[in-house]
Amino acid sequence: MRNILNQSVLYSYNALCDKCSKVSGVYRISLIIPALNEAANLPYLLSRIQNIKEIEEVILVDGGSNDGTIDVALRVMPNIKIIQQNGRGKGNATKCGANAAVGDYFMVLDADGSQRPEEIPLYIGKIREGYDLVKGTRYLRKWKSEDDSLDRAIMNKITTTVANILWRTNFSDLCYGVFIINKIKFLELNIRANYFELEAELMIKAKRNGLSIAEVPAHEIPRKHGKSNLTYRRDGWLIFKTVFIEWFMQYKKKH
Ligand SMILES: Nc1nc2c(ncn2[C@@H]2O[C@H](COP(=O)(O)OP(=O)(O)O)[C@@H](O)[C@H]2O)c(=O)[nH]1
Ligand SMILES: [Mg+2]
Repeated sequence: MRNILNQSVLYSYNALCDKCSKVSGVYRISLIIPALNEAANLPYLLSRIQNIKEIEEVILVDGGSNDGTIDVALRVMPNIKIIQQNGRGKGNATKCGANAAVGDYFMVLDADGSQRPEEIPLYIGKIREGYDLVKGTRYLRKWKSEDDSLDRAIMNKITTTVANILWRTNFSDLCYGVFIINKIKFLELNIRANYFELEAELMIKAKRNGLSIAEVPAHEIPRKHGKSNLTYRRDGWLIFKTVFIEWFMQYKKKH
């Protein structure tokens, strides 16, 4: 009972803050960085995060790294907030970060250096225009990914196309990991995903719940060190499962 009460008080408080920031036009943004053994990449990434007045805090969500990720993060950015995720997977890390975030909005950026902090103002600009969710896309206009192998690019294309057909949507890059979203609206979506299928579930639920969504072009570069944690066996399957489950749930609702 106490937990329920606390949660509802927290929601009303957050809703109030949301209204205040909409009126004043000033948004507080939490930058969430999920990291699993990214010690070699963090200096490159963290040193390039500029002082942007809206960025209230930078949160590193650690997935149990054993390569000194936390020590490196604290050395490069002494005021960074560190939290440990309570489960496994990047999706779980993102949800843990969202729960801990104090901002009205939170933005997710990978720790591996493949996503450019210089693009953050582009996302914030769209939030200032009034969007609830701004998602990066690698396949809009002239931008492309230099981090995707050919097979991954093909998998992304197929997934996005199948999702758009089944969901009757028009997304250009379903699985890209950089986005910024209103924190309360994100929590209300009750995302189930725990791995790399989070973005797919997020996009369709946001659309169905009437969130205003903008896409901005993103230029993905190769990760600096180490290897991707994404696997076709687990994540390819989870992403496809998410696309079909979300289609089926909508189909059942209508029939
Ligand atoms: N905390 C946490 N971070 C993760 C986990 N899996 C991946 N990440 C981080 O999520 C980001 C994207 O993962 P990455 O392996 O580069 O996937 P890719 O970009 O799809 O190839 C990186 O910063 C990873 O360190 C996890 O299980 N827990
Ligand atoms: Mg990566």
